[in-house]
Amino acid sequence: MKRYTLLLLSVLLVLGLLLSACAKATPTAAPQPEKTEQPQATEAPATEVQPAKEIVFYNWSEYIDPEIYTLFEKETGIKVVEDNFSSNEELLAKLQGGATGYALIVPSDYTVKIMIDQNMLAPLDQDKIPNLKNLAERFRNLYYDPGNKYCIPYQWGTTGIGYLDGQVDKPESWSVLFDPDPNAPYYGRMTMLDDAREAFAAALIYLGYDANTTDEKQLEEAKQALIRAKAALSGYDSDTYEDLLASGENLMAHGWNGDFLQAQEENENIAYTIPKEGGVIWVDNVCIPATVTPEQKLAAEMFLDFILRPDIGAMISEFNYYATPNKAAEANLDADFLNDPAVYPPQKVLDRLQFIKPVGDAEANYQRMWDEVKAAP
Ligand code: N2P
Repeated sequence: MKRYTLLLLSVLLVLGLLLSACAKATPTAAPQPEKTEQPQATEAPATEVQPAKEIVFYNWSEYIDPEIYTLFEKETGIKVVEDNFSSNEELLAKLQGGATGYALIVPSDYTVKIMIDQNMLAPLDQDKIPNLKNLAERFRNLYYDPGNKYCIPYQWGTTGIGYLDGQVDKPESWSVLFDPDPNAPYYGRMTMLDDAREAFAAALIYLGYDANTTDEKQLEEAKQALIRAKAALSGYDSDTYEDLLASGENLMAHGWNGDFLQAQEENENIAYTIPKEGGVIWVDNVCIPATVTPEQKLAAEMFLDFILRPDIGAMISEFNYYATPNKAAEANLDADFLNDPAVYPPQKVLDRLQFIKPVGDAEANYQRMWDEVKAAP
């Protein structure tokens, strides 16, 4: 009996020693001065996050003046590297496929909504972005991100038709694409955006339907219209179509207003119009993917604050010819730009524009039918 008690005591002793050794081995982040009377810190003191030295900006092509990166790096020491995508669907698929490393992305309105709903975005620390105050009031409570919790509106614009004035008549209707005249000079010298939702929106608007319909019969009709257009196209293109107009290789293109206005620098005969049936209006936004590290997030927020400055906001529009949601930047922009109806459409045109919206499960139908259009002879 006595022996058992002794054994039990020694077991307890060994256990006790082991436990106290473990407690001492618990790491504390900062070395503590050797003062035994001081209570042991149970948590590491919060070390301040330092911004990442380099971040990757996943953006549409030709959407930002590269000089802005130089200025930002001079001021902060942070290097911004750019990578490009051509459609919201490409951006979404890339991130859903597990791509990490992007600190900033530029989804359009409806894609912001999809990304927020799928927890793909990191909420902004607005204290780090004091220049948010420069944003025009009407861009602060958009349906897809009320209060700018996740994103900063970057630029906004419209989708219509660009053409070479003098070589083709002004396209009054989307019929130039969807019921093309084989004898017209532009036949075979046109492009459409390589973008499922934009392409369907154009066809649906031409047919007089809602750009976000989920009615399969209407979608089927739009698909047939897109297949008719295909015969008259030289290709689908979202990145170089404006250059192909500027060079005279093509005569007409479905595309975004600012891209055509940018290309006017090379060819002043480029014109832009929204056909009588209407077109698409959109707001692009800069957001931070949920997968960022705290260091990348801080650097990204510093960049967001930088581009919200009035002078930088103006540089963005001067480069890409898109309208700015940055109210304070307007003071630095030419009156000619601010009064250009191709950039800031008058109310009667705005009334004919539709936003692309998330369509839930019907998204898959759009995608399938777009694949069928692409596969059609
Ligand atoms: C810039 C493309 C504009 C983005 N080249 C359209 N959402």
